[in-house]
Amino acid sequence: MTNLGPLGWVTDRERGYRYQEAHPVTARPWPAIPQVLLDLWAELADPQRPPDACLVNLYRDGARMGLHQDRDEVDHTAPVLSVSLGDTAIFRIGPAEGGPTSTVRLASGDVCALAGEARLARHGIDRVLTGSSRLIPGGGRINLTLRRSR
Ligand SMILES: O=C(O)CCC(=O)C(=O)O
Ligand SMILES: [Mn+2]
Repeated sequence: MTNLGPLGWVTDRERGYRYQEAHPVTARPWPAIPQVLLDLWAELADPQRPPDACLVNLYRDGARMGLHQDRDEVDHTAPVLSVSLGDTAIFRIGPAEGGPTSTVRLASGDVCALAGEARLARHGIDRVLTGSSRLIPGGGRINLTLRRSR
C-alpha cells in the first residue's frame, strides 16, 4: 500500500516489482521509518545494519497474500522483520525448498522474523480473521515489513 524509509517496494505493469527512492505518483521520498521500528530491528534483527525499507500493507475485504519467498533483497543474510497490527492473520510458512507447510496465527503486536535458515522460507497470508481486533479504524490488519534491500 505504501512505504517508509529510504527505499519503497513498488510495482507497475511496465516495470514490475522493484525498490525505489520515490513514491511513484507524488515523486516524493517516503516518510522516515519511525524510531520505535528501528529500535525493534536493532533488538531483534541486526544492530549493525539498519533496515532501508518498510513496506506498509493494509489487509481488508478478504485480502490475502499467496505463498512466496522474499528474495528481491541483495543480501539474504539480513533478516526480514514484520509487525502485525489489528486483526489476526493466518500465516502459512514452509521450507524454502518446498514440502509441507504449517500455519501460525499472527495477532496484533506479534513480530515475525524470517532469519537464519528461515530467511528464504516460503510464506503467505491464508486469511485475516475479520473483527478479531478493534485497533484499525475501519477494521482489517496492517503489516509493517522491515527489510534491508541493498
Ligand atoms: O503480511 C504478512 O504478515 C506477510 C507480508 C509479506 O510476506 C510480504 O510483504 O512480503
Ligand atoms: Mn514476504
